[in-house]
Amino acid sequence: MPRVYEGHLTPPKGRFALCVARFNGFITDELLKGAQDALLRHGVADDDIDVFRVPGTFELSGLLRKLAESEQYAGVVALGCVIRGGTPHFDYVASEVAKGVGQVAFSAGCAVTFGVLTCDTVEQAVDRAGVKAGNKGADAAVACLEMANLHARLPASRPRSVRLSTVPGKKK
Ligand code: INI
Repeated sequence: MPRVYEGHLTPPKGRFALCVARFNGFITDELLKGAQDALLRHGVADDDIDVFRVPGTFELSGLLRKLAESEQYAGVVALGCVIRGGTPHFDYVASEVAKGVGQVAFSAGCAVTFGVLTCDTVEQAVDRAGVKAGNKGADAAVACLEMANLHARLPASRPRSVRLSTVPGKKK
C-alpha cells in the first residue's frame, strides 16, 4: 500500500501570520475577517495569530519573505485585492505579487498561501470576499493550515544514502 501524506485541518505547533494590504480595504478587511474566522474555527488560538498590515498588494511579498525567514511561523497568508482599472498598473501589481508570493512559497520553510483577489470589476471582488463566491481569505487560511499540518508530518530529511535505502518515517 502506498503511504499517503496529506495535511489535516488541525493546527500544528506554531503561529500564523496574516498579511493584509490596506489598498481596497473595503474588500481586504473582509478577506482578513474570513481568514481569522477560519483559523479560529479550526482551533488555532487567538494568541497564535498575528496580523500585519501593508499599504498595498505590491508590498505583500517582501514582508512575507521576512516573516517566512524569521522561522517564527508555521504559516503565512497573503491577503490583497487588485482591481483592473484603465491603465496597465493592475497587470504589474497582479503579476508581481503572484511571482513574489510564489517565490517565497518555493523557498520558505513554512506554509505560504495566496489570498489575493485579481478581479476585473469591484463586483467580482465583492463576490469573492464573502458574498456569492465564498471568501477567498478564508480559503487561503484553511489551505495554509492544511499545508502547515502537512509540513509537520513530512518524513524528516536524512542524508541521501540513507533516504534511498529506507522507507520514509520508518526506523531502520
Ligand atoms: N494596490 C492594491 O492592493 N490593489 C490595487 O488594485 C492597486 N492598484 O490598482 O493600483 C494597488 N496599487 C498600490 C500598490 O500595491 C503599491 O502599494 C504602490 O504601488 C506602492 O508601492
